[in-house]
Amino acid sequence: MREVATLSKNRNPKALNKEQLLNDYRIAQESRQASLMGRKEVFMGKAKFGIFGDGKELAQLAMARYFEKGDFRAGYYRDQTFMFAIDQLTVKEYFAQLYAHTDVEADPASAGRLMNGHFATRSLNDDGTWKNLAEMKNSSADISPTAAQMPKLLGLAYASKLFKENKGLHDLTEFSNKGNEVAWGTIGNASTSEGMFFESINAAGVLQVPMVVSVWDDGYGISVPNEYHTTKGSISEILKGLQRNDDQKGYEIFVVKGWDYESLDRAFENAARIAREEHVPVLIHVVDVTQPQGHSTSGSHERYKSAERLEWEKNHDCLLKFREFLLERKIATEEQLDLIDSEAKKFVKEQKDLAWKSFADGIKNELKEAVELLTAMAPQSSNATAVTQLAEDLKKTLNPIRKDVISTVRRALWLSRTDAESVKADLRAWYAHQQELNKDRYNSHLYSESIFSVEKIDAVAPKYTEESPLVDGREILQACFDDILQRDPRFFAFGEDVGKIGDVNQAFAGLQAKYGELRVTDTGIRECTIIGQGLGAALRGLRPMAEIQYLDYIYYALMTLADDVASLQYRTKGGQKAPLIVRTRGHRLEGVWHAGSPIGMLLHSLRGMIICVPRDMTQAAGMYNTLLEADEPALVIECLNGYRLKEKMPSNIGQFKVQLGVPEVLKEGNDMTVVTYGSMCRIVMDAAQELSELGIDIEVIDAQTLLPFDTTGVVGKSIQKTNRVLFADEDVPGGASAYMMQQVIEDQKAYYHLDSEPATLAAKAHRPAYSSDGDYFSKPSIEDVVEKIYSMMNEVDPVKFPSID
Ligand SMILES: Cc1ncc(C[n+]2csc(CCOP(=O)(O)OP(=O)(O)O)c2C)c(N)n1
Ligand SMILES: [Mg+2]
Repeated sequence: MREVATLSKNRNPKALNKEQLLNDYRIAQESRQASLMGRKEVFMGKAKFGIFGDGKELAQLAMARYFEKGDFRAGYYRDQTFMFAIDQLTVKEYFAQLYAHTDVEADPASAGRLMNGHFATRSLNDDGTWKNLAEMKNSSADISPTAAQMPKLLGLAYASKLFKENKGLHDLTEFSNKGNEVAWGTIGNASTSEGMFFESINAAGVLQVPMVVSVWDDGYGISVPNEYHTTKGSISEILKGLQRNDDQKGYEIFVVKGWDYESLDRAFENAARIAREEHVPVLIHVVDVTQPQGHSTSGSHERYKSAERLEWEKNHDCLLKFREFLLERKIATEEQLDLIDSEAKKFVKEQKDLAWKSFADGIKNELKEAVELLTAMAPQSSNATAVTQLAEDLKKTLNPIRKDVISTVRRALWLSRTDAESVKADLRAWYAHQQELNKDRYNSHLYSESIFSVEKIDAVAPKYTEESPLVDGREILQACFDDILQRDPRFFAFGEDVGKIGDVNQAFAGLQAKYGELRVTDTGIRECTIIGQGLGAALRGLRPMAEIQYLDYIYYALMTLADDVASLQYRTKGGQKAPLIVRTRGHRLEGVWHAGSPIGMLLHSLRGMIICVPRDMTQAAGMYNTLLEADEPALVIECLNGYRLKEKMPSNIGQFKVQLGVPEVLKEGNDMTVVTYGSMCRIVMDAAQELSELGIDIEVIDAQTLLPFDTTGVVGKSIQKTNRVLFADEDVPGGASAYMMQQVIEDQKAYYHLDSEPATLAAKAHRPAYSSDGDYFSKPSIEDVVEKIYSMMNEVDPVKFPSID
């Protein structure tokens, strides 16, 4: 660890020139005013919640100074000053987000979908194509969970390593200037207690990537002081062992005070140089940071900070210290600084008022239109008095929100239910139009709405010839991955044991030798940051395939997948994308941690991702080919027991594609529709054979993908013929089988065509016991499937199908 004072005294000339200093002072003052006024807006009821960057201004100005085009930030809610300073956030936009303005022009980061302090730049054009990221100052899209920025920060930095060292990427100049970009992370002191912080820090040290992590240390995490968070109370102290030396690679670690302008400048200057030029990760521990307004609008810090601490914070406020510094150095006079202060205050107030007006006017217009329509229809309504009352109450609403308007209109439509259509036609039409607008405002972009959406990619059938060889399933994948590595330089695959041995099932066997370590790569055992590594690289235009060795270990990565990857398009309203492919293997093999099929859990937490459940490796290969043309992130769960089963090698291995969302009918039949997926397809097909000998003819459907699920209604149509349905899988009872049932019975309205109760067949509620017998008594077997279907047919016709129980 180095004291900043001992670092190079070579000044970057732009750092300390007068104009730059006063510009920094102005930004700092504007940012502070935004914090102060933001808090008041919440207390006045104009916004629901506020969390601000006061006390962190100076360090962020220093960071901004060394942040270059093409660089990326992954940070947290205190970073407004930085965003102002790199010109990627205006004060007006800052307030628009505080008010939850749903217009993307007003709040480009989140279109009103996120709380204030969630920053993002827009990487995409409106049609979903990439902007020139190398020419932009970029911020990945923030999320609220503490330390959740860390995994993707690793990936953002890792992308620079790939862009630098893989010459095949050098002409992708819209994404990178040969890996010259630094990924800058920020995190609060308390958040460094999270496991993902340590995992990311370790991984970046191993990988030696250009990552600069700054810890804003104000001594607290909400009310809890450092002694509860960190051994020895200091993150830089406990990370000392990471410090590089002459013999060993590692980190450069700086400790610097959050109110010391010159030292901050020096620290960030050095950090940027070391990271950018040497590709060495840097940790900057910014201590002595204050939080003048306390944690957020949810409470006051007087409850947990001592009088001495509060006094200390007042005296060490970085703005006060910066002012003292400017005066001492005779950069400006008291009067000049006072003028900047008052101008900043005026400017921020104007911008805030403009933001409020723009936000409120939109809703006021909607309110006005609704009141006019209600007033116009009231006299003709059989409920004239009540409708008039609704209009009058609505008119009087103080600081109306959209809900006030829409809920009133809906109630008016209830009241006019017996009125002639002509009385309410205008109101109904207006309401329908608003519903469309609101759908776009609040519900769009869970999945891609761009030209690269998977929905738009058609199937290309696999081709076979007389000579097509029968090979192990893993060889199908190997041929597919070979073709992808050949045709797409942006593609790379990585994970535990993926590199040298080509994954535990050898689908990448020999491919590292052929394409090099940067394309097919081993990683440490660290599922969370494997996903982050892929996420960050995907945000920078690459096409990563991150491998989770077994589906049972995805829990470690689930938080990043659910909170970050899956929500990305939605929370930026199409402003960013991360087309990450997560490859894993699951379903039946052996025992509690190698036979998992927790599909319901994934379906519930990963809306926003594609979930593919191929029954064999040919289907999996076709899905990979499709996904590589799409811009949605996906999870592909291969069948653990399928790598050694024989499949025919298609002659168009690199071209054939599976259309996602379209189930495949594996066997036609008339008595019952059985919907399944993954390894259960073979079990159900074998059961179908047995059932035919018992006089029952089932139709077997492989769902193929669960998100999206049966977009063309294949299952519903099948039920129209068979009038009976069973959903079978290896998840717990009420897991994915219940999801499929809801989709078919409710969404596809199959209920109307059923002659028997719809049924599910799942595994036991516990995890599977070890060994083949453990599997047999835990997961659905051929006998279980046969007996379940037979018993349903027995209920239909006990004479033809006498009980076998
Ligand atoms: C995973 C998670 N747990 C709890 C919270 C609630 N929370 C929000 S901020 C915060 C404290 C963070 O403190 P620190 O990292 O020091 O940042 P500071 O706010 O002090 O800048 C907590 C506990 C959260 N957002 N995420
Ligand atoms: Mg803190």
